[in-house]
Amino acid sequence: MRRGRVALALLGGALLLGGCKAPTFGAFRGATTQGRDEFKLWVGFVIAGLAVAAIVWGLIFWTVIRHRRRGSDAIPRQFHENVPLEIVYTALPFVIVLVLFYFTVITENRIDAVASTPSEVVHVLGFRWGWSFTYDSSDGRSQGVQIATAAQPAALAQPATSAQYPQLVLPVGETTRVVLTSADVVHGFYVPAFNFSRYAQPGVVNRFDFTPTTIGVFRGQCTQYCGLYHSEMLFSVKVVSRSDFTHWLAAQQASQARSGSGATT
Ligand SMILES: [Cu+2]
Repeated sequence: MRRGRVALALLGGALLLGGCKAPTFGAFRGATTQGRDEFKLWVGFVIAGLAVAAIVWGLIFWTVIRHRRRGSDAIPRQFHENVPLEIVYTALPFVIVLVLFYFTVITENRIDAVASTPSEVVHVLGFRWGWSFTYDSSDGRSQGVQIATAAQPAALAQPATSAQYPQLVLPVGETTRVVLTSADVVHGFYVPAFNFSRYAQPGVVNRFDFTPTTIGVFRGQCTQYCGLYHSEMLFSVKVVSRSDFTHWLAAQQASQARSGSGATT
């Protein structure tokens, strides 16, 4: 008992001292405010699951050891029911499910909430086999910037962050609205580091917000099998500072004004 408590205290202390080294249980910490909310929900679910597992495994091992056969063949005390125990093990899972459901609804509402005035608006179009990102012009006059890939991928099996694939550029600390749809079949718009995935469906427009918290380049991919080059439907998301973003957007606008159409990367 004592040794167990010491081990638990050591584990807790290690987690506290480790600070950001706390386990992620296989998920990303989330590079957006929405992704962080999702991560917190995930950790809550895993801890709840581990607590239930500890009780179940503890009771199994306790029963196996405490009531193991010891010499005599005497049949132990027999009983059929234990009403208080049955009420507890019926009510407790129900309460656990209610609590998990409550936090899921709260978190999903926060993730799905869209800002009334996002800083930027990007139209994301999934198509066989690529993505295009079209930025609304903020002043309402100039032409929106479009980033797209060729429909036939040139380079197979490159990393998602390779220049062969289109890149969605977002300003850090600001909310960008993504307006997502598909030109042909169902695709999945998935950014693992954001803990976020959503269908790109033909005829349906999905709107959601990203508020990136971390500067960096993150990989993205299609998660719905959509045909021959599904595995080539890669892209990356680059999160930059506001000034870098403004410069990038202006450069894109200038080069597209020169070529007279959307740039193809
Ligand atoms: Cu696809």
